[in-house]
Amino acid sequence: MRSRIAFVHVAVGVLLICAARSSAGPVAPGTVIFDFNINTNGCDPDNWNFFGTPTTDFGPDPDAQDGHGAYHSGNWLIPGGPFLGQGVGIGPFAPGQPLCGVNGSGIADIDLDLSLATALTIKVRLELPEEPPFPAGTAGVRMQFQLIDSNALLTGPEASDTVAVLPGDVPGRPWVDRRIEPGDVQAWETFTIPLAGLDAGYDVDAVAGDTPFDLSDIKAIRMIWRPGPDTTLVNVIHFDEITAIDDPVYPWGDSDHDADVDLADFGKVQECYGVDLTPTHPTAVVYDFESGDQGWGSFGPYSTDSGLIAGGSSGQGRYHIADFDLSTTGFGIVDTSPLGVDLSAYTGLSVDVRMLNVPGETAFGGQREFDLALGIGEKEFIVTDLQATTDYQTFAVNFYELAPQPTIEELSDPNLEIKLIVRSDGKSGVLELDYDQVTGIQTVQSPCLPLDANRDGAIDTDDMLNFQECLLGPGVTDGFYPWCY
Ligand SMILES: [Ca+2]
Ligand SMILES: [Ca+2]
Ligand SMILES: [Ca+2]
Ligand SMILES: [Ca+2]
Repeated sequence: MRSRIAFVHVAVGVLLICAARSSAGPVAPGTVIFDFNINTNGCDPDNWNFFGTPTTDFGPDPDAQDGHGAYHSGNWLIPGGPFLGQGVGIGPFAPGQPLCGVNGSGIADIDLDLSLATALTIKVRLELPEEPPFPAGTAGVRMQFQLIDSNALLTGPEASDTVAVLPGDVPGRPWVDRRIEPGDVQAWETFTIPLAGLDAGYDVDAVAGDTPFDLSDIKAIRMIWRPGPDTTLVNVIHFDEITAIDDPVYPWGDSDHDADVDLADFGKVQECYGVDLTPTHPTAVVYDFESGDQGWGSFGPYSTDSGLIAGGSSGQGRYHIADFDLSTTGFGIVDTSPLGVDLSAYTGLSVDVRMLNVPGETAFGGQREFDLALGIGEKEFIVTDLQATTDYQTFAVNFYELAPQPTIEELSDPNLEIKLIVRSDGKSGVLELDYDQVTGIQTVQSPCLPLDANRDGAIDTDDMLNFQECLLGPGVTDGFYPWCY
């Protein structure tokens, strides 16, 4: 885990315990409840802690998009408990807890009033690293999100620890599985957890109304990740920005969002029955250079010539010649798009590149390599050392491969630019960089995806049964039907 293991050994300073929040009243919608930027010591980020035997490491995550998140790594080869869990309000833990050493950690109660929220969102990234001697892990892990109310703090007959969970299975309803499953794309994803969809149905007292689940006095949050049928080896779960929102939450199956599940929605289920749910990846050429430079420029201390070339990969392209024998200093050469290119509709970018010797000039010596970057002012999101040849090749880069990974907001920043960089290190002679067809790549999920009730990748009989129940159930907005959200 690179330097992360080192966090385990860092001495823990004074723990910054968040003040109880219910005294401040209900959490205002839009509030980030946990951003992991307060308690950033090496042991329990914002008082979160972990459980589960496959654990190999846990701690603050400097690779989060805003520099402060949390992560939990585990290896499913380690025998023992079948899950990786994280939680807050599940402590406090006495000194001697494996990550915190002589210091205690965690807190017993987060004391949150979520009564104004309709849902929580959480950012998650599943990383599947190669960790010698192990090859890269595989995806499929699924998370049950849990809220625990503070009835457990009461004593006597009222003491009842009501846990509400995203249902993984519901007795008698094998077609329900609401667990959260990150894709295997290793990108940050934002998941929404509708509070009306949390199932406290196995708590007899809660259903009977004796000690109903109390959103206004939440004691703890837990997340429990279990492997899917194909999940193996090392999985690293990154998480950040748990946010309370009050966006409308529609019943499951309410495709037209008119707040009820009726025959109009049934048409959509029929339309989606049996369709391929695989995401598609349409592309759109952003710069083809057919009308000229299209605002691109060529710079750098080794630069000797640049402009349009008839021989792009498709019609015209651009070229940039560098003489690495020039007695100058600097990074190399760079080609940049105009400022303000909006890439927020895309999940990646491709560009056709070749690198040539220039006839009559000193032959090029060194690696034919370049960096692809997005830049906002001085900040760079970059993938380095892409290996080119003397023939055009298409280099496709997902934005999650850039370090750091840009946010959606950054992808539409008015100062955003695309950069192709050829560095001078280890290079000599004269090199011509040719490029063309700068193309945005999208990932488009099937609009039918939300109708897959048990998330088994197909819309079939199981999902029809769920629809039928939510259609015919006695008013899904009134009764206790978490599987209808
Ligand atoms: Ca954060
Ligand atoms: Ca409807
Ligand atoms: Ca072209
Ligand atoms: Ca299904």
